[in-house]
Amino acid sequence: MKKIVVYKSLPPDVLAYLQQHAQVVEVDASQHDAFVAALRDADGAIGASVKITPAMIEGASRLKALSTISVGFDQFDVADLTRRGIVLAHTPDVLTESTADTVFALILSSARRVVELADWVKAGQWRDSIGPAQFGVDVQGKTLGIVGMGRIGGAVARRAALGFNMKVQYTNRSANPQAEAAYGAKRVELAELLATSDFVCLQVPLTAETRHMIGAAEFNAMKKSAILINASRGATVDEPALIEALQNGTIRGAGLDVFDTEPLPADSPLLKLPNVVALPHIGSATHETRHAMALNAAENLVAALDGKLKTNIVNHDVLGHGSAQ
Ligand code: 8YV
Repeated sequence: MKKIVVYKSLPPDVLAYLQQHAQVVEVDASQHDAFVAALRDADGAIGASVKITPAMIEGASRLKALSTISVGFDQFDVADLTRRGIVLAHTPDVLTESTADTVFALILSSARRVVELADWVKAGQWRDSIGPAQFGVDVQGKTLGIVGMGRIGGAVARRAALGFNMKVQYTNRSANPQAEAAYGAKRVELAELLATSDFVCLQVPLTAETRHMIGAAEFNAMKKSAILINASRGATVDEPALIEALQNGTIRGAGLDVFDTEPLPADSPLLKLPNVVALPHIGSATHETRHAMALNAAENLVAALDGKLKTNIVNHDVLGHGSAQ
């Protein structure tokens, strides 16, 4: 019988589904040596939020498939997996709408200072009618610049254009004619997007090309009234440069769901800035969506181990390779 290693807790029905198809071993990924030992004779593994390096699977001669409960796959060395003939599956579609909702929660809460002012009320500071000191800025009718117009970027564009009458512009390696036709989105160069957007929203995967793509130069190119929104990966932003830009008023504020280090250290300067909304990477974190992601990842893994997976494959060219390593 095939062996599957589970390294993130799964809903009971999803665990039962896997147990119908394989011997399932649940591990605590924080126990590194035990995790590596469990992988050594595994045929497949499923989990998320844990870096899996080539060294960790060097001895895993039976490993045929890895299934991440996420759309992002920066926790893996994809080229190494492909060389080893190991399929990497992810969950791109089931989380798109919930993650786009989180992005818009960040846009609205940072523009209208929701978190800051809710805390102000809770602290008993609301003693008179509010005034300019409590004013935020409009979202409706403003310009949203989306860096990376993929699935989530497109869902954010729909909310912006159809829900908030925003002007949408975007950068992307390729054009997105569907977003241009449906939401009036305009493809521009990054320099133009930075100079003209009221909200700059990062929706790119973390790769060698996108690492620190937004740094001091990019913040200086943005409008002083602009707000940075990041629900992609923390490392797409040079975080020290962001802190300085926020402290110096180079940009108005930031709505952040992801950080260089997660969990964000309690002594991070970001947590001392009133113009920052910081969320604990809740992008896809609803009961409904996380269940759908776990089930999707489990089905991906079973299909991959049966040699039948056709969708949700990160490294398609692995299918042209021979058997697993
Ligand atoms: C999850 C995510 O936070 O899908 C992703 O890439 O970052 C989120 O959906 C995480 O990966 C755990 O599932």
